[in-house]
Amino acid sequence: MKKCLVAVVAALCAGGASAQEGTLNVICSVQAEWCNMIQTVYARTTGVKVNMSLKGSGEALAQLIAEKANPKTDIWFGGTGDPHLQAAEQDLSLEYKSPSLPQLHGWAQQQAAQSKYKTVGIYSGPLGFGYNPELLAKKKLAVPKTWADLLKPDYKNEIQVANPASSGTAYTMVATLVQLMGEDKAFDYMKGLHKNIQTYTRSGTGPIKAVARGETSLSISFVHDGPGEKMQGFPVETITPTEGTGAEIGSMSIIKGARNLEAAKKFYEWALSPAAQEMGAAAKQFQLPSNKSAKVDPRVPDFKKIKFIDYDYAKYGASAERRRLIAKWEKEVNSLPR
Ligand code: S7P
Repeated sequence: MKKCLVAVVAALCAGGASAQEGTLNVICSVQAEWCNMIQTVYARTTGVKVNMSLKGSGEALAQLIAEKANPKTDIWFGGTGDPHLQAAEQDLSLEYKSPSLPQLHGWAQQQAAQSKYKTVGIYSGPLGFGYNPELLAKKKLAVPKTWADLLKPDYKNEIQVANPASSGTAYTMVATLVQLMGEDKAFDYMKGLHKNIQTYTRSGTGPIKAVARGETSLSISFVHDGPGEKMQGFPVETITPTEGTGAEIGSMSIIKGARNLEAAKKFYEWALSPAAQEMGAAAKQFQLPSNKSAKVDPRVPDFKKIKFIDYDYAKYGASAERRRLIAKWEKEVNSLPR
């Protein structure tokens, strides 16, 4: 981490970061190592004091709703795209059309356009399964290759996934299944899956960490969260289901009523630059960066090898649809005995 930090600070300084001062209040919804790196590097290269609060996407949205009358946050960095779209719809975020937009991949620009420029894509990552090969071998269980495989009775109590009411990752799973199977079949599927669930965690990154640490054999997770655990020496692998899967568009939004608006805009521009986006991999996080010129680490999942559904981000990012699907999941799935 120290070595990476020195390299990243040097690269950013060489890029001509100008001296500026002030304070910036950031909610950061990627994992701690990346958030901490951003906080340190941005403060060192600009002189801005960065107050950083780490929250998963679902929790971040809840905080912004609670703060609406008196916002304490200037910018929300990272987290699944759906809650950013809901923040836009609920007038919690500010319209800002970055001059850097043409440098971004189409999916990131589309995220901006469909929110009327109140959010923007900063990375993307596919949903799939995490597994602990040692634990599976010990229990003589096969690696699941399909969504259908996860329903096998062999996997009873072996799977962790987050709760969609608190986690953007788990909501991405619900929306993916609904789009892949149709709503009725997807809910039947989730009722079947429920029988095999060991725990519904609060945060979306919890399940793959539990897999890595041998607390459970399988997780439904973003597959870009696997290599970072593996680099720490844990036995964890990932796979994407052959029927098809969804992907998140990790996003960034400036908060309406931000007390440090100019500082927020400068940070936003910095966060869209290739050098800043390459910090994700330096912090052992392997989402695909949205800036087309950012270097792509070889551990980033190869999107060309994954079968994706045509995810309707506008429909499933709408507050009413999210509320409806989560309420239905609570009533029809989570209330069932296991
Ligand atoms: O690696 C971080 C990541 O998987 O976590 C983000 C997000 O905070 C997950 O939030 P939930 O706890 O609400 O699921 C993802 O955007 C990101 O890729």
